[in-house]
Amino acid sequence: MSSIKDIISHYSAQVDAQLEAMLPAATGPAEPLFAAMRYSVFNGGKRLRPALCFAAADAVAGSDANTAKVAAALEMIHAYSLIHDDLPAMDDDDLRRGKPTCHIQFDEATAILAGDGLQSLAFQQLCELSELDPTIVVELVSTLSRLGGCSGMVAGQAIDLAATGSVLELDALKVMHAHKTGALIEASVLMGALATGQASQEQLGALKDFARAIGLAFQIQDDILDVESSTEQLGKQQGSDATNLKSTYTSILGLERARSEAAKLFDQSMEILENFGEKADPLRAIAAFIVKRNH
Ligand code: GRG
Repeated sequence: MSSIKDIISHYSAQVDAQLEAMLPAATGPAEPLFAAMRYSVFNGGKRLRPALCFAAADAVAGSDANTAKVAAALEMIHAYSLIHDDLPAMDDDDLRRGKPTCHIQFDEATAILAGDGLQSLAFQQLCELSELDPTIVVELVSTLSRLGGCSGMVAGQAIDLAATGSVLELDALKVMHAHKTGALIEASVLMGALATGQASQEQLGALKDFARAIGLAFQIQDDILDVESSTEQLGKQQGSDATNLKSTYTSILGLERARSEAAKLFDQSMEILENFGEKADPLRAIAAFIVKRNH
């Protein structure tokens, strides 16, 4: 396992098998709901959060079948957030991953329900981790509710909606992204480590700092791509931040300073991982991918 492509496909194969097993078959009276949940989970996401979850587990003690279940829960929360983010009441987007968004492919009510269904299935999955010590299960549920909910990602979305149309200062932009994008990235890294049952407080502290650095770098790169890439490359509308009057790292700092800020955060994230040795190589490779990706 060496190139980032190999690392991500190795982890994706495991999380995809788990998602396939967990998601209800698209049959029966709730068929449109199940079809919409499957559509949104299996329509070409990069599986970055699952990869971070696996790589954090590998950096601590090694990933296993429980890691795949935790990673699947994280990807379901991510998929739900994208479905709801694309709705007319939020960003009103027609295109996601190069395909019609969930509410365009199905309808708005089904898309709302698909997001709801994915969110609760994620927590059900965690509660059913019967091979883990119950205190670890509670820690996993608590971490995902805190960082995925109204202290994390959901608050970030609310801050973003409230700020649309107004110009944000850099510090306010950082707070918004630390919640909206960074919190679930932090959850992915922490939950991978927690699920091993072997992470020390020192390791968890370092992994949290690592996740915060790459979470911000991820968002800066996202803003750069929104300016530099094509709609085809992105699989979503290019330039949508400017169209939606959103403050971004590139609108505040300009392209060059945004690039150097992402590079600085990457360097910081590498320093933080110094004590982990070569077991953290997949985590290092994913961090490098985050700041160099072109989609
Ligand atoms: C609606 C509760 C709620 C939250 C939405 C994550 C989010 C909050 C909105 C997504 C909007 C957006 C485009 C944010 C920028 C960063 C981001 C999360 C991009 C999508 O993540 P990728 O690139 O997606 O990992 P793929 O498609 O690869 O899974």
